[in-house]
Amino acid sequence: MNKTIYVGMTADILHPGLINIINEGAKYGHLMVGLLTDKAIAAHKRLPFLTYEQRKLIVENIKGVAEVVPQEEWSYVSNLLKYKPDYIIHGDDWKTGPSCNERAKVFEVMKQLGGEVIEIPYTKGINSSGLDKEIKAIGTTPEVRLKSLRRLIAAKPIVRILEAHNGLCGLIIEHVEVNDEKGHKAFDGMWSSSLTDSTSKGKPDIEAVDLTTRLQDLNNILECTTKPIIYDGDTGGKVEHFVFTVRTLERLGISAVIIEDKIGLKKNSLFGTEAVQIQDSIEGFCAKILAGKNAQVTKDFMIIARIESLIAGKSMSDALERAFAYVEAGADGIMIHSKNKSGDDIKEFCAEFRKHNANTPIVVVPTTYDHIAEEELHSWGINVVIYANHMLRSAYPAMVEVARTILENGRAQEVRNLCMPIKEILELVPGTK
Ligand code: SPV
Ligand code: MG
Repeated sequence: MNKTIYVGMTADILHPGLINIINEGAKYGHLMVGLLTDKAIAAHKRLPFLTYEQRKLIVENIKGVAEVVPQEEWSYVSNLLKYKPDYIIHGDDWKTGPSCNERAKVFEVMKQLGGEVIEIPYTKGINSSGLDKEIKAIGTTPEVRLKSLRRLIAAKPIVRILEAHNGLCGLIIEHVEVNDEKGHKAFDGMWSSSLTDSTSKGKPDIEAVDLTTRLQDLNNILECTTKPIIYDGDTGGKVEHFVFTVRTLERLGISAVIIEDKIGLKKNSLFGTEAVQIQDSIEGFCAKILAGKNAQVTKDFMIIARIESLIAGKSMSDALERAFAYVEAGADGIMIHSKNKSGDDIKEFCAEFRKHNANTPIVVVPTTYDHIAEEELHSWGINVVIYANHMLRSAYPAMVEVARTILENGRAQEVRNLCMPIKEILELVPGTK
């Protein structure tokens, strides 16, 4: 009887090591490739450059591959139990390092199944993680970047976005990561905030900084990053203007624009009812959403409708009525905003919205209810969390402290420890040397 041999892979970047495993595996019989889905990968590393379908098409056509099945989890175990292969083949590099626990589990399962684990010498000098770094260095294209937000929303329990108002913020968001017992954590993308874009230019957040000006910083961010960007489109302006904004953003590879349902002179939402702000009519805002949807060229660009009812002191039912109407008008997602410190109103909104709508992504900006952690937001049915202003808010007090200390001392020695070392700043941006 033909024996089955299982091999798990991402296959985003094909390299001789993979071909070697396939060739070796095929010698044992029917080679089944467990191809990791975006979901399986997203919790552990960046999303693959290619979509699952694209990777599947490639792997299916490699000589020696008999069958491709989805591997929905990072661990091989559930697929081994499902398909009960006679063998599993893996490079011997998993004997040490982060994969050695997985190796132990695989040995146990294969023993239980009466199968065997085949380990082959790993192809020196080439592995997917090393190539991963290289692909980051290659960068991205507007099309790939644009699509990546929808893919992340589909693949991750919650998508984590941080504000960026210049290229340096972009670099931090692109590269900072934490590896702890809960696994690998990084930011998934960037928020181009009207508040911090305006503030960083010394202007008020009242739509006074126009699109062209904001695009200058955005362009710097695009140049040094690969992650998706969500653009804060304020009110979207006049319908006749919004259609151009959509096209411009889409052409640059921005993934989404969020527009808020206000008209007239916009003031920042965190003023709540302290500032006079007028909410648009449902019909008026739906017309703007629809015009934007009709203007976009790709099917991937997202227009997310931001509901200001709770900010404006209106009722939950007003917020919900608007949410359903905006989705009906074509909105690809809902952002529900609040300046309530408890987060209870957001939780209630999500519960009610999800009773009637299971899939439309919900976006939140937990600036005032910042004690609620991502896991809990996810449990409420939220898909995207935006940390909307924290890069600017953290930089400002640090800069003021340095300025004041120099004045007090008449020299800069006392701020030395408040500053990054010269060596570090010279090495921060590749190519400076
Ligand atoms: C922004 O970051 O500009 C926002 C979010 O619109 S908020 O400041 O909370 O209104
Ligand atoms: Mg804003």
